[in-house]
Amino acid sequence: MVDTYTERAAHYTNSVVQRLFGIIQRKNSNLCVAADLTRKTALLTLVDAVGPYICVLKTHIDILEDFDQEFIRRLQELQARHDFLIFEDRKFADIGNTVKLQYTSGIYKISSWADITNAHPLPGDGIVAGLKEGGLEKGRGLLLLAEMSSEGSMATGSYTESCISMAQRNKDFVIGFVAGRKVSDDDFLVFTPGVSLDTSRDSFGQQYRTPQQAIDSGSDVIIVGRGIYGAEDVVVEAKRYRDAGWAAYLAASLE
Ligand code: S5P
Repeated sequence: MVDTYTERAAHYTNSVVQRLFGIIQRKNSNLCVAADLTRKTALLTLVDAVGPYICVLKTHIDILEDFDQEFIRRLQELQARHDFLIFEDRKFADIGNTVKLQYTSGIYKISSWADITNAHPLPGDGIVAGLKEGGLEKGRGLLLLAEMSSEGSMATGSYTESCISMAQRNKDFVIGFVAGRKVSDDDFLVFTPGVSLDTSRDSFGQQYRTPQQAIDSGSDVIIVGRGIYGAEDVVVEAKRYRDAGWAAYLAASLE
């Protein structure tokens, strides 16, 4: 039997995690949509359609061809209307000073609107220190990439173990991992990409498992991209993935 989201919430102090567990319970959803679209109108239309069924919206802000600050304002309106967290999948990977600037400055000013972002542990603890300076006071949270879903990923074995240690040393800001399974016994969240109900891989080595397989492996939030935004009816698919993820969670919490 796995702990329920409500039981888990009691173990965390980070405000982002508290907000996330609240949303998951209110919406009966552990679904994060990866909205990998390149035009802001299409992206906002998608978010408005799937918003009721998701707990987290994941963005790749640097793939937008027509980004402007107005886009952020409209995204925040949709966030208020539909009640979800925003996760900018920036995958920071540089020294602390540089990532702090990339996080807080430039065109995107990620730390001003993204509740969650993520980083590779590759550079060492300085990357967390730099991002923490940009995000902790704003109430943000960080996920570390402990594993990757792509074939041939080098984030395995001792690399993954070092990533877990890094998270343990930075529990005030690191809220969990991007990983395919529960990689640590500690109270860290696990966000799992590479989830599809219909496909097992793409032509670039992406590897998919079902929502049930991800949840049974210890995932807390399933990330679905093309399975939803690539569908003819995104609402039908968002509901289908929301229901599959929630049914798998309910079954796991009763086992
Ligand atoms: O290991 C990873 C980590 C991430 S965050 N593998 C991934 O696929 N991702 C992201 O999840 C990726 O950048 C994309 O936005 C999403 C998966 O999209 P899909 O279309 O393959 O479901």
